[in-house]
Amino acid sequence: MFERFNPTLRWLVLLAALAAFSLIRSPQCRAASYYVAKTGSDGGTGTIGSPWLTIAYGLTRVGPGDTLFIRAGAYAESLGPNGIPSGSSWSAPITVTAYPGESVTIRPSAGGYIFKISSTGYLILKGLILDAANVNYALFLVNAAIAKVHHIRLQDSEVKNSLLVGVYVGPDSSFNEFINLKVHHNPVSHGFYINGTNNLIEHCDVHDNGKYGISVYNGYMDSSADYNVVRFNKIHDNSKAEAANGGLGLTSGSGNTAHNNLIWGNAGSGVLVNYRSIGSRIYNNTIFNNSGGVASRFGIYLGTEGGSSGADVRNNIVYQNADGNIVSGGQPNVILTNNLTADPLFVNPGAADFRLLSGSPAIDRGVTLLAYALDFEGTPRPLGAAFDLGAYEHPAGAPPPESGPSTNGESRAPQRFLSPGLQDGVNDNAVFGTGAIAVTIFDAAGRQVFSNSRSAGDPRLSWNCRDASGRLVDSGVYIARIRKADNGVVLQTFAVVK
Ligand SMILES: [Ca+2]
Repeated sequence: MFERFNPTLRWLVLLAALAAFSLIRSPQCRAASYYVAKTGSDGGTGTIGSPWLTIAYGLTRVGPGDTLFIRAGAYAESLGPNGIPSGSSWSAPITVTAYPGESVTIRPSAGGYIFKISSTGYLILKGLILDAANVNYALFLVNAAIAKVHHIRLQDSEVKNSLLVGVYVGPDSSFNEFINLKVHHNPVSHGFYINGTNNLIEHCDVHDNGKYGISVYNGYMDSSADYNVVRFNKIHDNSKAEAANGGLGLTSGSGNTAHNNLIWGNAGSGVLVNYRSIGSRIYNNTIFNNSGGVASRFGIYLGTEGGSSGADVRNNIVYQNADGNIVSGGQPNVILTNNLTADPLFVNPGAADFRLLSGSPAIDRGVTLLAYALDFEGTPRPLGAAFDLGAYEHPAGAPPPESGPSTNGESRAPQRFLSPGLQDGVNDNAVFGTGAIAVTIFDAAGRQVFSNSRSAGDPRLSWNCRDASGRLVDSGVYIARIRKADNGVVLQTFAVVK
């Protein structure tokens, strides 16, 4: 087809392609670093040798792809909503981070919040101590009238001492991520209060908050808090100020999911599923000794208020909760199987070690839930014959690792190190053995990045280090869960260097 174009048209097509390419590339290419320090000046240039003084000023000077490093110290600033910039995608976000190895505390002396963010997206806040001792909220995400707040990622940070809520996600604020946080000692209200949809809370330690550790609830009758995911968290010793709350509330939304969490020692209930909760999914959690307070101290409570229905509760350990382990108030259309309420033989529950001892009745008693196959520690399930119950998969019965080059009947790939960026034909792909019938790849944080399976007659399975959308993955460690023709499972670890 190209040869039929006249020369002028061909040049125009080429120029258009170049222009499109430069537009796509420009945000990533910028990727500048700027600095804020207590010794700085907002009249400076923002370099490491001439840092700015305030985070607020720094935020007005960065664009997509840029990183604003905050040097050590305590900053008495209340930030936003004006002057908080947006990135353009997760590939070109704006990153605000503590300088590596330095401790940065943001503690305003007054105001409503530490960060109030509206009409902003693709912003990463990282490595910060958000001390809200003098304000109502550490992080407050709420939509402006027209634009919406979305894709805010708070990670590797601490949130404490809020006068109301630690992390508040307003109605219709969506696709925000809260990763590896300590959210604690917010004494009056919730640690997290999630009013929006499609938000993620993972690898957080949520404890000693006044009401729920995590409350998924939208009180606005014209909208809901849907499809939020709460996974791999510790949620304990919450509901200090209002004993009828609990550890986790999944309420007023559809399809909210809690899986592979440890939930213990809260006053009130471990998990409360009620108040317009539709089809909540509760899988592979360990819910133990939620016994503080004076009443409503259930492991999991399935209520009927607001038309709640359809909770799906499987593969959980729910043990020694004061007023009952799994209690239904009559919620219709529930799925309630493969949960253990007898002694699961924890390693040391008094020290919050909820791994399983050999001989635990939780081992290999679960149903297969492939979409939720990583345990609390990131171990792909199943080890042994089947999924275990609770948040930890016990190594008993794990198949012995295969080693050496893959030959007929073996399943693993001979490659250990993958260097796809070079595209030199050497170690660009992991090529699995003829014994592999399905392969799922996880990153080190436990996120599934790739999955494929084959039927008889297909060539060998391989992985070209790309995710489901075809992008090369970042450098790092990846784990393959390989299913064999006999339905056994082996694991293999790859180091990817781009
Ligand atoms: Ca197992």
